[in-house]
Amino acid sequence: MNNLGKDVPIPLYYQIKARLLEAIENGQLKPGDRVMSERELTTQFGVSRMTARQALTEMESQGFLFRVQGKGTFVATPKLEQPLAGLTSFTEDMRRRGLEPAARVISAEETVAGRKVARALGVGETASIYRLERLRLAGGEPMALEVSHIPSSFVPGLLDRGPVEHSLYRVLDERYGLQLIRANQSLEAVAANPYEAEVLKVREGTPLLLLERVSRDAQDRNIEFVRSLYRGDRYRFTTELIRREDTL
Ligand code: 16G
Repeated sequence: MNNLGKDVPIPLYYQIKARLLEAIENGQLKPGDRVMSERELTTQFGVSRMTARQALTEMESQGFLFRVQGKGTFVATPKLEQPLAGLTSFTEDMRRRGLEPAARVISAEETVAGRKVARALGVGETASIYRLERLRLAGGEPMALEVSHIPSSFVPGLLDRGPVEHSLYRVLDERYGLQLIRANQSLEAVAANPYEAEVLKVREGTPLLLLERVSRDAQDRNIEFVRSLYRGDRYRFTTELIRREDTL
C-alpha cells in the first residue's frame, strides 16, 4: 500500500480505511486474514497510533473487521443479506443460508400488554399477553435480540411445555393452527446500550437495526408484535423496488 495524501482534505484515518476496504474488495485481504496492527499501520503510513486505532475501530464497528484479544485484527466474513420482502421466520432465514439457527431464551412470561404493546396489537392495556425475549444465534454467533408479544387468547398455555427454544412460528402453526401471512414492519437505526451490547457481543454504541413488526393471520388478526434488534455489523437488509405505473 502506498503513501497517504497528506495535503488532501481527507482525514488520514479515513484514507487508511479506504485502503483497507479496497484491499478487502479486490480480494487481496480475505475473510479470516489478519490485517496490520495499530503499530504496523503507524510505521507503514507514518501516522499516529490514535489515527491507526480510529481506522481499525471504525471498520470493526461497521462489521468489516473483528478483533481477537491478544491475537490481532482480522477480516470479517461479509454481512448476511436479508431480503426485506417475504414474511419468514428466523429459523427459515438461517436454514436457507445453511446456518444452524438457535434461540437462547432470556425470559418468557405471561404478563399484561402495557401501553405500547397494546397499541401495536390493538388490545386493551391490561390484556394478557405472552412476552418472549430471545437471543437468536446463527452457527453459535449472536445475531439478533428479539422480544415477541402474543395475546394469550391466541396461544393459551404457550409456556406450559417450557420456553420456546426452537421455532416460534412452528409452534404457532402446529399447536395453534396460526399462520402468519401478512405484516407491517418498520426499520430504524439505534445504538447498542450496555445490556444489548453484552448479549449481542458487540461494543456499546455499535449500530443496530431495530425492526418492529406486527404480523397478522388470514383473518387479519394481529397475532404477534415483535421488536428485534439485529446487529448492524452482521446484517444488511435488501429490498426490490418496482416503479408503479401511476407514478410515471
Ligand atoms: C423473525 C420475525 C419474528 C419472529 C421470528 C420467529 C423479526 C423482524 N421477525 O425473526 O417476528 O418471532 O422470526 O422465528 O424479528 P422462529 O420461528 O425461528 O422462532
